[in-house]
Amino acid sequence: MSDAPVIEPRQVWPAEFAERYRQKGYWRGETMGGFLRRAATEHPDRIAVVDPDHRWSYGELLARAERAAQGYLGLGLRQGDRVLVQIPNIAHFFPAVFGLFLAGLVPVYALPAHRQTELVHFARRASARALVVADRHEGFDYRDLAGQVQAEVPALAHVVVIGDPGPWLGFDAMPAGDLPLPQVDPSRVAFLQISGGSTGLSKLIPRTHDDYIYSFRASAEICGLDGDSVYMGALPVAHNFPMSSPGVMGALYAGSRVVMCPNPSPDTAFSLIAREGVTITGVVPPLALLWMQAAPRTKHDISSLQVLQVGGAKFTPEAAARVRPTLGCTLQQVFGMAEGLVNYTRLDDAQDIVTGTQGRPISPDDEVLVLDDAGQPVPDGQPGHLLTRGPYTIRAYHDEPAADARSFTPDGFYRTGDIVKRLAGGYLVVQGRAGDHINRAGEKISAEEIEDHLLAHPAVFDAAVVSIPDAFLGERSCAFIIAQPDTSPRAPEIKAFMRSRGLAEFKVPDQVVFVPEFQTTAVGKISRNVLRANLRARFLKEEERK
Ligand code: AMP
Ligand code: DBH
Repeated sequence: MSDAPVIEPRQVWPAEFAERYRQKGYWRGETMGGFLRRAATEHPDRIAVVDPDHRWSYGELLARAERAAQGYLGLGLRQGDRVLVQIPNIAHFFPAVFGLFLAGLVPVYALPAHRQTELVHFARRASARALVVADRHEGFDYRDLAGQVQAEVPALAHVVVIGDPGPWLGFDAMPAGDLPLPQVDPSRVAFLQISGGSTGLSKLIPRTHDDYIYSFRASAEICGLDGDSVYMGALPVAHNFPMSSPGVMGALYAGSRVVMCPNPSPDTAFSLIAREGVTITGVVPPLALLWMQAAPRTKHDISSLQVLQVGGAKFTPEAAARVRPTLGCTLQQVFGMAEGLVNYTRLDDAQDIVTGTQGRPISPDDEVLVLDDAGQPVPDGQPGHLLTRGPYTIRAYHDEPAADARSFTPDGFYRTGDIVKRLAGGYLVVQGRAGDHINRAGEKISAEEIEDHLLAHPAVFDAAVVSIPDAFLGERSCAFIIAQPDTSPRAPEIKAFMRSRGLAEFKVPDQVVFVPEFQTTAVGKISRNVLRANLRARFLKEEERK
């Protein structure tokens, strides 16, 4: 495994596209480290980042990031090296990550929910040389996890820990060198983001400085962020939505204040909204439901909140209509993907657009196609497959030639896998997914990845994982299992087995149903997609009868 060739992340648009995106002023040659430098020069004393224990100005944030950059170089990491980061919503997220940018290093963003199996996969795929984690968060010890990951991936030469380092190197104890920080090319890959993984394991998404900065600069404008705005990171900010739509990066770009919320429970979130005067934040639909339920009884004054963004999964029009009456703020629907394209309802859109659509694209140069199964455009108002290309949508994944061949057309459109309707004005309504993944409260789960783990259980003969509509989660996961002859596994045992596989908790099936057979048709061989669809349909029919 360690002999595998190291593949440098790259992302290339055809020259005529790159030229157009520059000429139109989308790509301005700024870098992630560069924009923080500019902000720290323009308003050094303004507060940039707050968490329950820290409050740093832009000047202080830059100084901390520069020290971290020196530290990384002092460890022997060199420009272009990949560094896996797993940091929850704490202020230190920013010096850790901007330190990497300033040193020309390439963060690979794992989510706090990821466990050994996922981290090992990311580290190998990215050929990462170091891992940066926080000590503990919300009752989980990330130092132990780091040890398990490093044991499997010895190429991870360094483990750096924010907080109490335990057996590892402390973030503040990195050797401070005085190497010159490198020049960073804005057209190069800045970081690797994680895809939801529609088939198999999550893929790595290479985003350049130029394209990503465009996406969050334009998003910050659409959301009206400025020096008076206070953006709260409620979802884990390593995720693309709270990172860039406009997220913490858009907020810092606009000179706003970022508040890091350690967990999005109504009590924690509302108390921070009240304390910091938060004006805008983003959540997934189930959290929006919880917040709307809790708001009438809260003791916290959340009247500073002007905009609640909801995205990551479909928000029903009925729930959308309740946002203003319960929370007293404007709803903004956000439909995006880490691969690029992001859609917003605009803050001055009519109420029926805001409640009934998932918004329209950021850029006039976002090209959107809605096609039938045969690849022909459908008329507006008809559902079809969403394909897109544009100034911040990738043309390829990192080192995934087979997935690229499936996911991109020869002329560079990304096949999102989403089924949408386009309305007048370019607004999109998400109808569902073409593929087999489960969107569980905004967390995307690949059926195939879960089935592979289930098949590793000795009592499992075959398994099919499907999404089932769920009033709270939007979708939940259900595993249909055919047991091996002469075995009788039980659901709790299967779930415990899945937990033992070192997977993120959200991937453990919500429901396990044993069936004697999958009732494939007499024709014999049947695609997994059709099989899953049949199982889902039969299950829902039986539920209805109950
Ligand atoms: P990912 O590839 O993990 O970044 O997830 C992106 C996917 O999440 C999209 O392709 C959609 O399937 C789904 N998604 C994101 N936002 C919304 C939304 N507002 N409504 C419905 N689906 C959404
Ligand atoms: O679900 C997503 O991935 C998502 C949702 C809203 C996203 O990446 C985004 C906005 O940027």
